[in-house]
Amino acid sequence: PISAFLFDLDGVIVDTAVFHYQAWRRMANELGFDISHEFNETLKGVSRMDSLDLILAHGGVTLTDERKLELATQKNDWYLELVSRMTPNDILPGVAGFFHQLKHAQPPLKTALGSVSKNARLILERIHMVDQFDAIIDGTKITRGKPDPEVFLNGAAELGVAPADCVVFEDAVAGVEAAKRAGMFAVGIGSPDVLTEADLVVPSLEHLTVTELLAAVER
Ligand code: B16
Ligand code: MG
Repeated sequence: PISAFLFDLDGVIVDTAVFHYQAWRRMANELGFDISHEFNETLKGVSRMDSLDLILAHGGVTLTDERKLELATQKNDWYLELVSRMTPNDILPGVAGFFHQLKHAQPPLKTALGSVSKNARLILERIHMVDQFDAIIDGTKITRGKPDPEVFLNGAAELGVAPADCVVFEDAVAGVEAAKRAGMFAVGIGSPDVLTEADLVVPSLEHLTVTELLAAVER
């Protein structure tokens, strides 16, 4: 039976993608090129250094590893400036209600965060959600970003739950792929045209109840 829910952070709990985009764009502009909103989609769920490599390739820029580290640090400083202004008001619609339901589920459900972000815990602190999770797997605990399943397999292991008994909530193509490779049920948050590999897709957690979801998994 399903006994754990694993949540992605960016795009599921909060919309930090807009902050990542602003900070990466500022960096790209300083290097003399721009990145589009569409291009930003391809960075979702991708680790910081892998994102930087994709952006530099996109702009046709080649740099030394030392310079790349400098730029990644600069981008993260700009990003953290934006994150520091976050409050519980930044929690996405439907999240609070969904957590309220799952805390009352019978048999009980365990929860984990599965994010590749090194800033995930800080963000959870800003939005007062640290204590909502039985386990927090973030970028400091993994070596491979999504679509590698490591982040979700670690989450299941830390909770002591079999991967087949986990449901993952993901907004990114790479994240859905990671969930499927981990052998888990994947709920896509977004558009079915984009999240084609998900087992079920809803526009946001506002459009899903825990009871409905558990019934859908059993089918
Ligand atoms: P950081 P998630 C991911 O978070 C973001 O989607 C991705 O855009 C970002 O590059 C990555 O975290 C690393 O973040 O620079 O804060 O370590 O979707 O896995 O929650
Ligand atoms: Mg995400």
